[in-house]
Amino acid sequence: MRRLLLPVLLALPALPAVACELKLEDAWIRPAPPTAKVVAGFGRIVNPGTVDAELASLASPAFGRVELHEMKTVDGVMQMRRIDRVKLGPGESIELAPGGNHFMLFDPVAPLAEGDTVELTMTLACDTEITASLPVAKGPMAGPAGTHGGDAPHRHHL
Ligand SMILES: [Cu+2]
Repeated sequence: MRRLLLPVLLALPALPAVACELKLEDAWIRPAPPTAKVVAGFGRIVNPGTVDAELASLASPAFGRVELHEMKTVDGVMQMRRIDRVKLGPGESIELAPGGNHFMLFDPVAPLAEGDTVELTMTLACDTEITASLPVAKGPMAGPAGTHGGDAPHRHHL
């Protein structure tokens, strides 16, 4: 009987040594005219883990290129600049909202309409990929008490 215990114990700690993760909350993409070459997306990037997590790159099958931008006032003029990397400690988050930080999605593969859903993949420096579904909508999908609905980010393990 005792021999049965060992395999069970060994199977439990199956987590990878590096468990960095980020999640995307209340994310949405602003509707734009069908001819738009650039679209903006918003939401909140949160580090729910216990170790630092660094966002290394963004990609979406619906766009040619995705960047993270920040708004900065330079000589009294609002400008947007690309943020190359974002590092979040455990529990930290970065807010993306109109007028501030945002996802900049370039060269849509096809015109997007309100109600569409776009997949966005965040690749972390620790080689983890997190893919979230973003609705094309006029704002965050605000349900009662901010429900997460059915579009909670799901992870792909490499
Ligand atoms: Cu921008």
